[in-house]
Amino acid sequence: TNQERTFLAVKPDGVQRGLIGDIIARFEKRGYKIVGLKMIWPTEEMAAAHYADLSKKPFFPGLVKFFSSGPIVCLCIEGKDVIKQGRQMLGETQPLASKPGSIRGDYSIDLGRNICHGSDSPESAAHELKMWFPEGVNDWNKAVDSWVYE
Ligand code: DAT
Ligand code: MG
Repeated sequence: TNQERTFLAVKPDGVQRGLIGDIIARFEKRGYKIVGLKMIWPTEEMAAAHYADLSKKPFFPGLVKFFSSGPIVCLCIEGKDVIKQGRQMLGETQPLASKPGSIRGDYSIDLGRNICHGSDSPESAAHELKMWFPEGVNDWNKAVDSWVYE
C-alpha cells in the first residue's frame, strides 16, 4: 500500500516557540503513524552533516549555527506517500510563499526561522533517518489503521 517513512524535525525555533505538539498533532490527526520520536541537541558537526548538500551556499554557516542552537525534535513518520505529503504539510521553504493551513504558512514568517524540516525525496529520507535514528525505529502495529486506509 505504498507505505514509506520520512524524517521530520521541529527545529530549534519551533521548540522554543512551543510548537512541538501542534506539529506532531497534525501528522497524528491526519492518520500517519509516528514510529520514531526524540529530542536531540545537534552539535555543529551534526548540523553540518544534516545540511551537507547546502555546504557551498553562503548561508550555510548561519544555518549550521542556527540548527545547533538548541534542541530539535526528531520524528520518523510512516504512511502512504508520507514523504511528499509531509513536504506539502510543511509548506514552502519560504514561509511567505507558504499557504495558510500549512505548518510554515500558519506559524512562520522568515526563511531562516521556518520551524520545521522534512525530507524532500526517498533518497534523502533514507539518508536522514539513518543519520538521526541509527538505533532504528519502532515497528508497531497501529490498531486504527483499518479506519484510515481502505
Ligand atoms: P527545506 O528546509 O524546505 O528543505 P532547503 O533544504 O533548500 O529547504 O534549505 C534548508 C534550510 O536552509 C531552509 O529551511 C532555510 C535555509 N535556507 C534555504 N535557503 C536559504 C537562503 N537562500 N537564505 C537563507 N537561508 C536559507
Ligand atoms: Mg531540504
